[in-house]
Amino acid sequence: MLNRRQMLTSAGSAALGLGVAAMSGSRFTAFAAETVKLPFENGERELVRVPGKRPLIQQTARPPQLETPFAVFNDGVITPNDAFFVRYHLADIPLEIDPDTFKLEVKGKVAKPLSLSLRELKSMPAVEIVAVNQCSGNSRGFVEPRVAGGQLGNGAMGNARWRGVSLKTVLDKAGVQPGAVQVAFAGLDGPVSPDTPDFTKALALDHARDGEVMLAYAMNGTDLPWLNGYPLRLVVPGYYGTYWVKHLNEITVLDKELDSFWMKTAYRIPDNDCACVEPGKSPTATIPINRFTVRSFITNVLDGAKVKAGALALRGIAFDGGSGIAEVQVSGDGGQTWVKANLGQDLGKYSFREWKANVAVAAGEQKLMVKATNAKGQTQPMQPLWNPSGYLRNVVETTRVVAA
Ligand SMILES: Nc1nc2c(c(=O)[nH]1)N[C@H]1C(S)=C(S)[C@@H](COP(=O)(O)O)O[C@H]1N2
Ligand SMILES: [Mo]
Repeated sequence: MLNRRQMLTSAGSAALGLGVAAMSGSRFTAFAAETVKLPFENGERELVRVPGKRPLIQQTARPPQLETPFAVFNDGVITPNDAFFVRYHLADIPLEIDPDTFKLEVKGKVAKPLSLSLRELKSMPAVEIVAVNQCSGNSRGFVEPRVAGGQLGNGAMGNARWRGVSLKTVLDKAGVQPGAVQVAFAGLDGPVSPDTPDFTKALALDHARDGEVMLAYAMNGTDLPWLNGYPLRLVVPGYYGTYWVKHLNEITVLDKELDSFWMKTAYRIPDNDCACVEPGKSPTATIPINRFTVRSFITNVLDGAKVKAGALALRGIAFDGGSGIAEVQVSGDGGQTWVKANLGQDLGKYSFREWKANVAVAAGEQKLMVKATNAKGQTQPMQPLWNPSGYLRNVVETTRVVAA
């Protein structure tokens, strides 16, 4: 009989692309490399090394929650697999998956329930899309007044080229029956305690069948990294990461809305135009979180940097929930004057969009700012909007520099 470690070596190493030395027994071991400080109070975090990843910022060890160091976003518009952030809710994450016996079940209100192997999925017509995955709680550590939840910097996001099968293709094969309203998704991870609700999410049937929602088996040209959902995950372009169910093995077509904690209680935003409330107040009505707000970041100059006064070359990224970035403007004087940035290569409306601009920076303490507008005319607020969960943060970012 194989012991657990051997199971990991035989099944896991294929996906991890390297040894399993750091995986021991049922424990997922992280080695601390050094400490970093995210720029808010209590922002000290360990940089840790886990299998398949370069050193990442640890938010929690169990379940693994790892944030991408922000400097990575200046290296390129695609986030490398080994730098891509990791977020789990439940500590019982799968540590052994046999790609030869793995099955995706498709059931519920369908004419023909399916049980699909990876080989069958890979033999269906493939689709590719470049899309940002961003956690709803990205940047929560900056929210003031502060709110409960993971105190993340800006690194709980990443942009990758996903390859897989359109969810529509699979649903059509199963034959969705009349009366269906939602499609629910569950993965191989589970709670450690029976009192913790399993992680299940749902999309409206029309959204699930839009042809863009994807069952991805590859990311940036290789198998999905283990911690990003090997061997199969849902990709919901433009939508917050909470819907991007990892280790996806169960799709259920429903004739009523999914009544799960993760849809009905968690991951909800105020049901009003700004999805915001007065700090400290509770919203009167809420809806499930959905599309990303518009965001943009300077990536080549970090907060607190010393720069040369005069012309300063800035570059960065911008993205939104799927209408595409139409314009990026930058300011070298705290928002008094703005110049238009040049947009880089267009990898699709769900991707990070690179931008470059030169701003004039006078000597002294200055505030650099960047503001994006999408194709629908939606932009970023100059003052942060607040909601009790610290979601949707998209205030115009400020990078303080000293120019001399
Ligand atoms: N099975 C499973 N899928 C999941 C989660 C989870 O806890 N379990 N978390 C979701 C959340 S909230 C986010 S932000 C994304 C993060 O994706 P990543 O870990 O690949 O970066 O996974 C989503 N999919
Ligand atoms: Mo998330």
